[in-house]
Amino acid sequence: MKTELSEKLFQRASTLFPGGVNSPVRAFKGVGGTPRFIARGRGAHLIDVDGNDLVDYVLSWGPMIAGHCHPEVMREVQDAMKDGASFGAPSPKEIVLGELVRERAPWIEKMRFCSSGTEATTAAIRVARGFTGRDDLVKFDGCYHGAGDPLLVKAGSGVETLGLPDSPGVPADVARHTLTAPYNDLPALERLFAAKGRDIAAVIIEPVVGNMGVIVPGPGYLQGIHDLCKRHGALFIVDEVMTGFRLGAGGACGLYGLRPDLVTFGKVIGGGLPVGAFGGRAEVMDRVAPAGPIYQAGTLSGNPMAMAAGTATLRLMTPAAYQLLETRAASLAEGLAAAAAAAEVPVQVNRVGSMLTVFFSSTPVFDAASARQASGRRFAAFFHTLLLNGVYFPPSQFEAAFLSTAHTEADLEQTLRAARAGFAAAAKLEA
Ligand code: KE4
Repeated sequence: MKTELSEKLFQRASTLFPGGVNSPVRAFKGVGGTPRFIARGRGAHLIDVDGNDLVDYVLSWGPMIAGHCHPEVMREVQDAMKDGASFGAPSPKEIVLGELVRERAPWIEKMRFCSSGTEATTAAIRVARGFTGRDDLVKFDGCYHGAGDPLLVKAGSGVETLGLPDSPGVPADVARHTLTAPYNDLPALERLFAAKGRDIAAVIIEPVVGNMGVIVPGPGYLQGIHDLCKRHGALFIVDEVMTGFRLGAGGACGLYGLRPDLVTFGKVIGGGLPVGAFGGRAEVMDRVAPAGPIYQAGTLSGNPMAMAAGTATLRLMTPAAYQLLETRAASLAEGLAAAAAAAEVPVQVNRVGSMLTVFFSSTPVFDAASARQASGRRFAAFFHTLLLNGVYFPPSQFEAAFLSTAHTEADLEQTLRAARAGFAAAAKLEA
């Protein structure tokens, strides 16, 4: 596989950007080697600058659920562009997307668009603190909610991949208000509330974790958190940046019957253009400026082109589309587990809907500690063997692989052929 141009571009990029990238997870630090520079995407495929054709399971870390360059998304964005990229004034397009969101997730009584998942989660936390008058926040070890100061405490995703315990630059005075508990451990959260309940403004969670790799909530766990929040006067924030509109029209809240106080969105809601959103109970959201005193703002919030991309993408996600994703992802997960068993490599394949992770672990993975037991060396060998065979998995054991409606049976067959070689390569390494 030729990689000369990617290597040259990475050298140039490294003179411009820290680590040669504009977001750490792209740097291949978790697997080694040179990140591929992408020339274009088409459907479920990426073509890199050296002309290598790759079946894409990163999908821009989730947004491209309908595949790259879907004709209907392209048409809507191009039409929007013809009317103007941004006005800094209300436009009908934000109402159209907002009504689509509320139609799919009626528990979002009011919302605010912004331009990233990080903006959405940091805003939701500020709203919860302003609404309750309390300062403490609870997050879960290994969950990632974006790169906002209050959230870079025991975070997952790139922070976990780089083995950064937290992040320098977050003032101790800020970090001390972020309390953490293990995921899937309700008694640990009960103890936290017993000790600090009066100070806790909110609990924020990835309902299905994607940023430790995929970790599935235990039965009743999420509802148990909401009940604890209600009992102690804290708000329940469900971070659906990754799961929203991916796990179904109603996301994880729809799947698990959750009715949180606030929800955050990103990724799919923008169809590949920069969109984040936070919303929920009107009583809470009406405290956001200019309706109320809690301030949040953004120059490009509700950007017409981004609204057009998000609207076109959500419209493509019909019940039949979600059923196709479920069928294809289930088939892929079963095939991966079978291929690993045939190679006598112990793995855990964790999947919910169209997001999955192959953990190189002989024991179940249900929280950050068990995820960290997985073999990064074996994952790296698996990742690079897939890449050499034209299959692009996320370059970290602590990330989720995603499917799109553009992934074909032929793509899955190619993926499983590559996976058989990948597990054979992993089998040669000590766990
Ligand atoms: P952004 O600010 O990257 O749009 O969203 C932050 C965020 C918030 N909440 C959840 C559950 C998320 O998964 C994310 C972002 N996810 C990572 C991938 N695991 C984005 C990729 C990156 O950091 O480049």
